[in-house]
Amino acid sequence: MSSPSTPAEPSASPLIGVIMGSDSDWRVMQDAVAVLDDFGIPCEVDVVSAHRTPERMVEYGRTARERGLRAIIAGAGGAAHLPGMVAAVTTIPVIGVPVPLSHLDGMDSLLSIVQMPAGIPVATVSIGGAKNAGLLAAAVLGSSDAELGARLDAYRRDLNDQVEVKRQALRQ
Ligand code: RP5
Repeated sequence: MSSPSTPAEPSASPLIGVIMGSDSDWRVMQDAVAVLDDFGIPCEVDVVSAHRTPERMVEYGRTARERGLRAIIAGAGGAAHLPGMVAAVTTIPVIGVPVPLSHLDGMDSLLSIVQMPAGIPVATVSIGGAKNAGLLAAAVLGSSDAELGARLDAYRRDLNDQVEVKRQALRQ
């Protein structure tokens, strides 16, 4: 299987859980792990399917807090119920990533994830927006970690600087 084996060995104390409904989602979800790696945030990566492995999905969500996770990034495509189902069994923040599949370009995934009934929130990023999911998870941690918060601020300044460089290049 094209498993998410690219990341380093799972940390002894992951702070962020990155899960996906299928190994086929890894092509998208690897962007979240790349961001977390860049910020030095330990994460664990797993395939957890809401419909193929429902018991394990419930176990994953129910034990997330006691295992030390501070947020979960959950990506799925199609009838993408994984983020909402995980959010139903934990109160740590869940960030949903709509994974685009070939048929409906991810609109099905987006609507499945974003339209949660009141009471069980899922913070939904854009279709294929795993990079922003990683940044949002970093922001969750950064809200109570001044050093990480400063690095997120520096990241934003760098984005600003990159635009300035491009503006200058346009004028030449
Ligand atoms: C969803 O079904 C997964 O998240 C994936 O996006 C989609 C297709 O899964 P595979 O058939 O590729 O395993 O549950």
